Amino acid sequence: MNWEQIYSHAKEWVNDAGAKIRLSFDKTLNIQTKSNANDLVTNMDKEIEQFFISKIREVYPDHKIMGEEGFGDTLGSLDGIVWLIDPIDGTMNFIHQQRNFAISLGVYENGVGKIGLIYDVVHDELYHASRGNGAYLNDKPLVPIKETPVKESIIALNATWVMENHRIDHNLMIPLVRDARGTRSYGSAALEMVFVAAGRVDAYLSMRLSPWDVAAGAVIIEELGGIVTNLRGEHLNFLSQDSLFAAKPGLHQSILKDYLKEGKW
Ligand code: 2AM
Ligand code: CA
Repeated sequence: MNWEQIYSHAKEWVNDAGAKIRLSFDKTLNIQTKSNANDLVTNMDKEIEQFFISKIREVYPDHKIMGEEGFGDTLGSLDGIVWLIDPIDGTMNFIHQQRNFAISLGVYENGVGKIGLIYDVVHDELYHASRGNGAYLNDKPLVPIKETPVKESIIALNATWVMENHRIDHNLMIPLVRDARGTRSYGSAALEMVFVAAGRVDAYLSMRLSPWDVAAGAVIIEELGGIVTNLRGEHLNFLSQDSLFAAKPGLHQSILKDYLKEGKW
């Protein structure tokens, strides 16, 4: 398999897709809801996913595709080469802010992440990695992730997990929020993961994400020595929804041991 060629195509298509999204800012968006009133999708989410699918099908007809908007394949396994695509991660931000969203593209082989690209379209910043070949922000290499204690860490998490919710006992999150130096919430899992990769935040926690939200970020973070699991500390399967806990090495172990151990995740 020519991974260099796949990497190069992925970068080219992500750049082209970003250009299409930038052009869309001057046009009227068609906004619809999905599972609930706050679960939004636009014509651009669908168009960009279809753009990737048409390119992949043309050049790599034997590859499989898992895309958020459902234009790809229905997969029961990650056998073979699978592209995991979130055409716009942070759709609510895309609609309300025209920033703080990203394109997320992961390429996996038999369930192992080989290539990850996360494109911050508005800032023209492409975070990318291919397994074993380093991670980059545009052309600049990202440095390996350093360790940080909880009391000096900035933790990305959504405020909804610290108020009463039906997924976890929110009281379990309070000590972590109290002990950390600070918390942040950006509204795009892909961006929050590359912020861990770039050392801008030290950990990112979410109670429920889909494979396309995290597939690319996991490749980039792991390439830099960071740890990506669910909140129970288990490997992700990239086939079903799960919680997410991405963090610096050391910090990942101490948060799991000291804060998450009693959790019902
Ligand atoms: P999206 O914009 O592609 O839907 C917001 O905190 C983050 O969680 C975004 O990355 C968003 O991705 C994701 N997200 C929002 N609702 C979700 C849901 N119901 N299931 C999984 N991920 C979701
Ligand atoms: Ca999306």
